[in-house]
Amino acid sequence: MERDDLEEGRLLFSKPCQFFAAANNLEALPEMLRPEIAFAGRSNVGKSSLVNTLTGRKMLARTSQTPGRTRQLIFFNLADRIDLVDLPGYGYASAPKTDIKKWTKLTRKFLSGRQSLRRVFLLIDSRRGIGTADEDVMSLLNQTAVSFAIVLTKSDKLKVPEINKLIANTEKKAAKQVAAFPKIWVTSSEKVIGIEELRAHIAGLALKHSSN
Ligand SMILES: Nc1nc2c(ncn2[C@@H]2O[C@H](COP(=O)(O)OP(=O)(O)OP(=O)(O)O)[C@@H](O)[C@H]2O)c(=O)[nH]1
Ligand SMILES: [Mg+2]
Repeated sequence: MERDDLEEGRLLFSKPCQFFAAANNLEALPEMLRPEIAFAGRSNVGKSSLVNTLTGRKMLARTSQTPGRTRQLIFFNLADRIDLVDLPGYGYASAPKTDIKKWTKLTRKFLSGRQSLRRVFLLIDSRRGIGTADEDVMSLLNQTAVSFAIVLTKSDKLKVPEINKLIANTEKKAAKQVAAFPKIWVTSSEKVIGIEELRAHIAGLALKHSSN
């Protein structure tokens, strides 16, 4: 990654980032004002933590020890350039069934029918790898031609050889997905690993689609 790109990322994420909308039904979704990127993945995979670490604001997105904490689609405006969307997680078994269905339905609708959505970051827990629920989401994104990138989270929990094996495995699986971005991002919100690179990548997305 170029130094200029890293600098762009650092600059973008040093600017104000503000919460501006929360939606738990389609009608409550905000207007499509700016390009958007969304953070998707299983409950507890670390979506809200990643949003916090990227923006350097510990309490921006709520995180929890309890899976199923983020119950709405949460929108943050980053520097009037790009919106970050923290999604509710999927695959959390002990949440009330109707709740799960509702979140999943809304999240799926959002993921498949949002024109301003430029990229989905699909978060995968380094300790678990890609599971069947993740594969379902990938199929949905393939079908609707929403470009997505795989982000491995909690990499601090693995040793280097284990991570390398996981990357190789994940790359192999991603190669079969037509809408998948080829690069796999390896991150840890806790140890701040891979965050600068991800910021740079997001800055590139904001730049590409900005009108000025
Ligand atoms: N070790 C480690 N733990 C992490 C990391 N990122 C998140 N966690 C922990 O994982 C748990 C869940 O994190 P969240 O960010 O709330 O996960 P989420 O994907 O937003 O969860 P839902 O909103 O329930 O879908 C919390 O206890 C975090 O502290 C990481 O990089 N390393
Ligand atoms: Mg969350």
